[in-house]
Amino acid sequence: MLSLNIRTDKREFIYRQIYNQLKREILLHHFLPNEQLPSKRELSETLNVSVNSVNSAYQQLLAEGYIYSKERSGFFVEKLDTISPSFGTTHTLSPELIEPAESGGHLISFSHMSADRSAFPFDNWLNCERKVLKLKNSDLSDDPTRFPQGIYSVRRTIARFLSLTRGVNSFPEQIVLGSGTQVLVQMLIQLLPVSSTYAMEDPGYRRVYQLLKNQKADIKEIKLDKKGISVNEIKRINPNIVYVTPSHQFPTGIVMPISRRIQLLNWASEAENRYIIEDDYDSEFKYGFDTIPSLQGLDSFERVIYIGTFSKSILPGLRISYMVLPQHLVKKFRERFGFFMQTCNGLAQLTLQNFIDSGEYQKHIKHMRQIYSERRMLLIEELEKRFAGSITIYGAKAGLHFMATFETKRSAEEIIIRAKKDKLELYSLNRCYLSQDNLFNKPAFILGFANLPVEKIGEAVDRLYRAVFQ
Ligand code: 76U
Repeated sequence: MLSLNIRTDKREFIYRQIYNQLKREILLHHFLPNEQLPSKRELSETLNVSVNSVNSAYQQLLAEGYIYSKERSGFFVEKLDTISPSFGTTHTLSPELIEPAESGGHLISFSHMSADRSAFPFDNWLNCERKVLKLKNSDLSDDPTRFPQGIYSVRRTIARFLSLTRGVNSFPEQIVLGSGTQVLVQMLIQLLPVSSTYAMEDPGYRRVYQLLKNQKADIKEIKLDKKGISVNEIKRINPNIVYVTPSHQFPTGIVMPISRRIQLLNWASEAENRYIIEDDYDSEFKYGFDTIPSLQGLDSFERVIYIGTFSKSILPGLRISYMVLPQHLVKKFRERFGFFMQTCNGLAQLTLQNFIDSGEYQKHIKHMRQIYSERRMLLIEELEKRFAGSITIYGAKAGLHFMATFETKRSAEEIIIRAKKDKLELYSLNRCYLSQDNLFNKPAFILGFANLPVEKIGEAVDRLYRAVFQ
């Protein structure tokens, strides 16, 4: 007689208990293949439960294929292969997969990877979102396969504001939205000539470098000089695609002057298969000088792919970035990625559109420019005072970080370990070197100030000093 342990005091439904126990018995091969199960009535009497409960359990087992039924004969156990021997053991996570708990212990941060959320106008953002929801915009419910490049009206807004603020020439048709620069680059490389040779600034944006490496792209590292990526080096190494951050070189902070921009564009126009990928990740933030128009705006040969993001100007967690493709690459995109569904959340796209169209975005940028500019100035003042002659600061008055080197015998790694102990989050330039022949023979750091409130600057600099010298 089949004996199951059914408890009426348990929160689990009776039928679930029957189902679970029978399933386990079947998987453990405690039944013979094709063995007949007790009839519903029989089992209900044995277990002292309703026929309905037994019926529901049998129906579920039937639906999942553990048992089969024969008309007027009853229910039989399906013949199943033996499942792996670990069945029935508890489900444990392999120790090397356990993710470290969020430290949260960094009371002070020099991270360059965030934006200041304390000054973000969340209420205004929420109002924009509310407006979008109230209008029950049809783009939210429409078939998302209709817009692989992103919602059209959102792209129209972005095209308009890029033209105004960055001198980027584009039709909405040329814009592709994506949930991050890496997502966009991953698509882009499939549109560019196969067997291309890529070149990147060194030090530079490793996350894209690694991506290209993973894709087995042929990739070369190019040194920088005072004006940014060296065009002489480009000519010597002879890549056909160059990835640059001209507006605020990452991480050194060099702003590429117009002379170098023209050289770079001329280089690109000299052969059919040459392209420049312009990563304009934080160009909204220039302090004391106007933003230099983009390379894309100067390009009349359709050689520049412009990439931008709202990660620095709004919040990194928004995950909305975009690229502006030359028209011949839009055609390719549609052939290649017409099937691909947009990766940016539709509600976030429409909220962003509203945020820009209502003027809130420009207001926010203006406000943040003031905050960041002051913070940057105070931080540099404090660093120069504290470190006297033993610090060199690099980078234009721009962005949300600058670079600093220190005269010390300590290595960058050592300094970071000490900083961590002192609850100071700090990133060295080592994360940005692509090749081994380093530009700086001293420890160099990326000092981000987006998450460093003015009142904590003094303490941050003290902790940094201790990590470097004491
Ligand atoms: C982004 C550069 C050079 C783009 C960046 C960043 O995906 O659009 C830096 C590090 O938010 P996304 O990427 C923006 N181009 O530096 C932003 N920086 C990264 C995220 F904070 C990390 O790993 O050192």
